Amino acid sequence: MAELETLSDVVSRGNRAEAKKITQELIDAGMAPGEVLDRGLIPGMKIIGDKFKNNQAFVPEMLIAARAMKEAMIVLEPLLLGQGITPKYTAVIGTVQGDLHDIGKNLVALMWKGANIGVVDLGTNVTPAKFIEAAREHKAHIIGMSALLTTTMTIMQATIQGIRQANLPGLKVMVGGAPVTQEFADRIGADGFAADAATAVERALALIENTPVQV
Ligand code: B1M
Repeated sequence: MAELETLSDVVSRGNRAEAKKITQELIDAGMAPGEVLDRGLIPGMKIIGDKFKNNQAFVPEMLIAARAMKEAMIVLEPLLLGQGITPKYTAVIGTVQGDLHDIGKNLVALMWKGANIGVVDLGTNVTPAKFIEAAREHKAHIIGMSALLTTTMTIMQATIQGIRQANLPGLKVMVGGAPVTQEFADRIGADGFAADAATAVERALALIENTPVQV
């Protein structure tokens, strides 16, 4: 659809006003919020990422594209969220230490909230100790870690080792982010992996519901 391509284009160029306007127009025209996200906004971030890789764009351009995506998410967020029922489970989520990318992590947090999972979002650059402390404090059922850099993926392993030593029985760990794979997740001892935010909901619920947490 032409409008979705236009949306990807304006996001990649960092045009916040147009990104928000077209998102609203697509919703008003009856398009599902998930479709606007998956086929309009996320491809826009891929365009700017590919340009960066080819030295056709630089960090400031990536930053303004990210702001345009966030602006458009103002329209989608309430539509993707649930109807305010008390959450049955609690998740702690964050982007790992050394990593400042938060768009994918925010999407996973949003989809989890939409699936009635209470989310404690620790933000970006989260140390292993902070993940563990928050999981204990909030009696979390699951920790979600996001990493976008090949250099920060390795922090996930250190965090998992810390979690396993912290005696938090039943606590599940899910990892994700563009460079993360199922094979990597298995290698570092994560309980689950999801390639996208929608799958992260299914996987998290399956993990949590199969093993009740003991706190
Ligand atoms: Co950066 N960056 N960046 N960047 N950036 C990438 C990741 C990069 C691939 C670009 C490229 O080279 N093509 C590259 C990494 C290369 C590598 O490691 N191999 C890169 C680089 C190099 C860098 C810097 C080092 C650049 C520099 O300074 N020289 C620097 C690092 C800063 C740091 O973190 N310490 C940097 C900085 C930035 C900005 C700050 C400018 C900005 C981030 C703004 C922000 O997030 N607030 C930025 C951006 C925007 C990108 C790209 C263009 C877009 C990322 C994004 O938001 N994607 C990115 C290129 C790309 O990805 N194609 C790039 C959209 C988002 C919806 O997808 O995050 O993958 P994603 O999330 C998906 C799934 O992965 C999954 O679900 C989400 C939705 O489907 N998922 C999970 C994510 N987390 C999950 C957790 C789960 C489950 C699923 O369970 C818990």
